[in-house]
Amino acid sequence: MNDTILILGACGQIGTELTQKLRSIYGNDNVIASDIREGGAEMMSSGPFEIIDATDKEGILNVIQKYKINQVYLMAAMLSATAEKYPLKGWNLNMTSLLAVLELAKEKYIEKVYWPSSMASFGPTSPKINTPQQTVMEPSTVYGISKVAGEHWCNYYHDKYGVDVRSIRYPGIISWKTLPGGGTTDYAVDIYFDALKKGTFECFLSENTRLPMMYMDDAINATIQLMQADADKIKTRTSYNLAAISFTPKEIATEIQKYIPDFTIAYNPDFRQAIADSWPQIIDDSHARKDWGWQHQFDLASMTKDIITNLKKLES
Ligand code: AKB
Repeated sequence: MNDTILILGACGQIGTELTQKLRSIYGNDNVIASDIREGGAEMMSSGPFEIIDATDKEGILNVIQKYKINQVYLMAAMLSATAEKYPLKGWNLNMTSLLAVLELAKEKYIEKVYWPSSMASFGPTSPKINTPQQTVMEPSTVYGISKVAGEHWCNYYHDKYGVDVRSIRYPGIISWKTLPGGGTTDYAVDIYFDALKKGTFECFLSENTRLPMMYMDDAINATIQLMQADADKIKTRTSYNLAAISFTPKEIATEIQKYIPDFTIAYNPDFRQAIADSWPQIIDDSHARKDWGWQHQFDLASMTKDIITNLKKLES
């Protein structure tokens, strides 16, 4: 059977680029984008689009049946910083959407599910350096609680009902095409825009806060590679650790100064500092590398070069 894919939350930071990449692989008409509201011009013109609330199981099912969907990527989520402000809303969106999609897979309406977890599923008691695939997981944020619970639901639906659900624990994802919203790692995107526009950036994390990060291109490739891997290679049905780069605000600022020598950064930590302090600094992703051949391409230097080159092109 040819794959027909539904993306829930297609207009978010990862969903936007994932949609374009999947359309280029599977064909525009075979990738149905959806979100709670319409997306930008490219999203709306490059293939089918449906308005769907990701917590509405019946609404999802209608679209699955309309297009004969066999794979769902559930990208809708409330991220760490926003979920701390709206804990029950965050829990409801993150959990209800996942359980709706897992139930649809259990009921055999779809064959394969992708659901993103996050490094936020680790907490202050997890090892911070080379955080292993399996270790203590006691998250201190609502977002993290929803992610660790979601991971166990994925594993449960796989073991009990044979649902083919696959997942990655994303680090902070850095992009220049679509802005993130409501995350603790968002500073590492905003810094590039402010560096070019204003020549200065006020960072809501302190200068030596090291966090695992990844360029969008690597995150998209990993996601699709995991979904295309043979099922017998997927040994982890909670969620795979994934890593590429780890850096501090000071280190990314120094890298940007190679292109914008007058760029300055000031540090004004807010409530997001405590969230960042509860997360790993460097993640061990050897299971993903061994099981399905994950390899990252971008380091801090090559990512910075690519982002600044592209943003300068947009400006001119
Ligand atoms: C966030 O900062 O909340 C997200 C994440 C690490 O999952 N980018």
